[in-house]
Amino acid sequence: MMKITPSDVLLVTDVQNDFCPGGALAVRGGNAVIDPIHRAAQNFQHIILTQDWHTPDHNSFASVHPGKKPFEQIELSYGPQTLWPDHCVQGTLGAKFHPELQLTRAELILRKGFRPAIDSYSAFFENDRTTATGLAGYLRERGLTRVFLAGLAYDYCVGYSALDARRLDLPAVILRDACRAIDLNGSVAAIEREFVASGVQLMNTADLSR
Ligand code: VGL
Ligand code: ZN
Repeated sequence: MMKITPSDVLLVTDVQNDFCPGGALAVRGGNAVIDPIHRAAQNFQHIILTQDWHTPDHNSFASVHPGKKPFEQIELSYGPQTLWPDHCVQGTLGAKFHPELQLTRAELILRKGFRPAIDSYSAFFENDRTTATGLAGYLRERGLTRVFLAGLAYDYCVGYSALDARRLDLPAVILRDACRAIDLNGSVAAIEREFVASGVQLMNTADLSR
């Protein structure tokens, strides 16, 4: 069992319509994270939601790169970038949180990916690995020192956020049963090797207690 304390935070990542079945970038079983997230949330005093929040012409969309298709990779100024179907466009239904997600106690909604030229998987740093979202400063000022992660997708936004938490020297624990993966070209195996190398822990929601 792992006891949750007042300096722990649950970071609920991108549980939005577009990442759930029927959405533009649907993750298989995406909506199945909701029940475990609700169970996990009962243990936490502090909850933060992240919301993927792209402009209509976002650079991560295959549709803005002539001749390119979703899930292809290209080189941008900051390095390799996977291209996605248009998803989580600001103000659209697809960008809204899944209607069954009920976390009214959440203290912050952190939007990311709103710069047209830069994608942001991580809740801490955008994909150029230098532009900060402000979350590190927020956690520091609030004395939140250990990060538990859940949501979508395990091998992208959840995983990148966990790795960045470790880079900031914060303990990071992914609640594996409260995540679902995209699993594109071995992305799960690749990021799990990084989890081991950087000390990201995996746990299940049933392992938590108050
Ligand atoms: C995500 C791909 C593109 C995610 C967001 O939430 O994991 N993946 N945008
Ligand atoms: Zn996105």
